[in-house]
Amino acid sequence: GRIILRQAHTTLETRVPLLRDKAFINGQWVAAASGKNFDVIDPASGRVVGSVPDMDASDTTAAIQAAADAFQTWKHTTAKERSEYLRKWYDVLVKHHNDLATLITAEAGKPWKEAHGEVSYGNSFVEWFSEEARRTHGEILASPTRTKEMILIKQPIGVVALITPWNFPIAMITRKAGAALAAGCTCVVKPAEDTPLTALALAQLGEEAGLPKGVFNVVTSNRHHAPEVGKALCESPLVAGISFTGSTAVGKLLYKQSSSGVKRLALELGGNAPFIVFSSADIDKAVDGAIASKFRNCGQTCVSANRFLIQEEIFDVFVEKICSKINTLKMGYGMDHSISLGPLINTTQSHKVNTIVQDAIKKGAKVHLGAKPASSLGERFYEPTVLTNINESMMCYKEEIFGPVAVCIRQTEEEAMTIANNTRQGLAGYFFSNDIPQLWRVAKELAVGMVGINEGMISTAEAAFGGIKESGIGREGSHHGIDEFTYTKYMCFGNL
Ligand code: TXE
Repeated sequence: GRIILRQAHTTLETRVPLLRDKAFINGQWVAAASGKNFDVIDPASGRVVGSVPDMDASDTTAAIQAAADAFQTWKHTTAKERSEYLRKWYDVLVKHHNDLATLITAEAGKPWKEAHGEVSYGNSFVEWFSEEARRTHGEILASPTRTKEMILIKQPIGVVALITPWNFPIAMITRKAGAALAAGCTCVVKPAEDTPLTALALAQLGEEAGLPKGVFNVVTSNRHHAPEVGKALCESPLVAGISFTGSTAVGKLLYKQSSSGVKRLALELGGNAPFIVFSSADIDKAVDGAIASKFRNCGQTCVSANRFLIQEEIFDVFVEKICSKINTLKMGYGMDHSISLGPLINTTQSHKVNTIVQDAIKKGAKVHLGAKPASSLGERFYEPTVLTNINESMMCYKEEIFGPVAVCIRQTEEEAMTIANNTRQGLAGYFFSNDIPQLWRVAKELAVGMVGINEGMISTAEAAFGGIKESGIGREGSHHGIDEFTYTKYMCFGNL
């Protein structure tokens, strides 16, 4: 590491490791063709952590070409060889666990404990896909005639573009790249402008692990260049597929841009998760699940509970308990190990959260906690907030909040399902209940891709992650994650 990160208001000094100031294309560390760089900011202190190339369409084209060239060799590697490459990458990532966690805290503001959790979670995809690589195979069909034999084989689709967000700087990349490389694809990663340093660290550790040149390329670009980089990736005839995690608006744009080439597309977009607590539930467990789901990463996760639907008999006690639990959470700078709430990623996000909260208050919401920026800590911090008296006209009812705001709605059992499914998103849903027939009924009825039943934390490499409706298409993790990057080829052998 080369710089010392000093966080204002604290005496903590942290050396930021694995810092790179170049992008990674074709196994080379390169500057932008324009020569321009942009700064990466620690959202807690507002200080500059590092500086990376501000690349545009011409650099992107070079990265696509490198990935296309590398594909000619990578596609011929055996599944076992790819598995071994991924395993080596995993081993190097594990060796640098602390460095990666520190880097995440530095550029994303994530509390230390959570940053460590993310490194384990992010690395687990590389390990998982190194194992699954060897279990990706086709089928021999039962032939209807004696003169023909028929088989299905799985082949890699080619070069894939991976466009990722800032809320999980490692995991959103490894969940895609692990699957893509296991399938035999090569990739061009466009990380979020807020967290490019972690992406470059992944490339550096991949290089150390001996990944062949051109299979994993990272193009960094600032916000104003993201549209042209995205367009170049979607429109290049050399790119076979796009996997994107981010906002619904950008997801829809990529869907359109890649349609003329009829590209393979996986979209993991925003959610509006209902979190239902029925009166039979264990309320303390439900409150713990609610805290984990809502306040992890300060509410900046796509599977975060967005609306708490609490059955009327237990509404007041739930609100009281969640408020007292929130009061035990400490907010501040991530390197302080006692912190569990960090800043929001940037001022755009902290303004968005405040706009949603103020809109609710104007339309009659009652404030139990927070509802204002935590300005004494810095402009990106927002106080954990609890609101009740919610109605359908409020932004917080319809939109993904992406902040530490618990919106609590009083409901009867009959109303719960209607309210839960009354949204254009359908990523995750949660409910707490001890009524056995209700468990199965509600789990089936929720119009979402993932359900947590008496559980607030559901993501794991073994499971298929993804949504329905405007929350996206495709699945990540599990063996389904690899299917996004392969096509099934049917071969018919005749004249036998
Ligand atoms: O997302 P963007 P933002 C939601 C969440 C959040 C909102 C806005 O509600 O408040 O989106 O966040 C790249 N072509 N989620 O503005 O813009 C961008 O550079 C190609 C949910 O950060 O979608 C970054 O790499 N790429 C979500 C990535 O898209 C473009 C996680 C995500 O940024 C582009 C993040 C373009 N035209 C936000 N414009 C989740 N599903 O977890 C931007 N990008």
